[in-house]
Amino acid sequence: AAAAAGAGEQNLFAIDARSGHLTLSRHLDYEMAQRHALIVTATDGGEPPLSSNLTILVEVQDVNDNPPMFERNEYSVKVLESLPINSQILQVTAIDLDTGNNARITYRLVSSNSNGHSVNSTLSKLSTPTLLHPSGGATKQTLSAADAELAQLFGIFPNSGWLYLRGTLDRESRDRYELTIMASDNGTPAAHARARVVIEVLDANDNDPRFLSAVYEFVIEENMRRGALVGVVGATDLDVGENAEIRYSLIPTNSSFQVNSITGEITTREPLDRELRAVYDLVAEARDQGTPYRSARVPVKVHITDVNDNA
Ligand SMILES: [Ca+2]
Ligand SMILES: [Ca+2]
Ligand SMILES: [Ca+2]
Ligand SMILES: [Ca+2]
Repeated sequence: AAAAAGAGEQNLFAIDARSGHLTLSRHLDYEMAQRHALIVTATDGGEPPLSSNLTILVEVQDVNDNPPMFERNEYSVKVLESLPINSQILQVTAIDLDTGNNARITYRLVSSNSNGHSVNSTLSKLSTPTLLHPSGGATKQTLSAADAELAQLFGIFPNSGWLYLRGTLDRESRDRYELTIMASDNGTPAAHARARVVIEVLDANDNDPRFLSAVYEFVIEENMRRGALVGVVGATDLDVGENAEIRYSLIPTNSSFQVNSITGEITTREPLDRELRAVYDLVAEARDQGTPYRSARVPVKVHITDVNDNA
């Protein structure tokens, strides 16, 4: 007769008392215990019985029964549009409860709506004309334009999980991206996990204000009271917030005219006399409130027209 015993192992192993066959009664789990020590006792049927003990060490080998797990399902990060190429943006991390290759994780960017092909590794295929041609027998391997854009802008270091910038961002053309990152262990077969990364592109002051007209010409009668409206200049700015908040001024400050810094309305500061001066050449400036600011200037010509005051 045989019996097996070990600290806490009774439920895992069973031994046939007659044949001595050692069997598993439950699944082993490498993640719970990597080795088990069993003591097998053989007892004869004599009177009194004599017995002998044997110690058996069972070493459990890892199988890839744990997929990688990202620390979170979704990451979000804000990136300034002026961030230089190759800058690191965000590090994602997945853990894997296995060991060795079964836990060695490789990260890559994948198409969010596909079977997981890597957007970066298939990027090179874009140079093949047939894949770009819509009727050229496009296969499932063809990258969508959206994937191609992502692949050109973002990359990930496969071992560290650092997401980095491969191209130049432009908030004015796109201010939000959603990436899908796949973490794969190196088991056979490999197991995978996905996480989403939402990238919000923040504005940098990279656009000058632009006047709506290349030159302004206004006409006003002479002798108008102080504060009479001459005309309105206006400028736009493609940025947002302070980077697009415009203030107007006249360059240099003028004793006959002033501009409302907010509205761009040009008004007189004094009654004007055509006989003294018939045309004023002014320069208006539009300046955004970014740091540093950007500005634009425009010529403003004001014609003073006659009213018959010298009759
Ligand atoms: Ca694994
Ligand atoms: Ca395992
Ligand atoms: Ca901008
Ligand atoms: Ca601006």
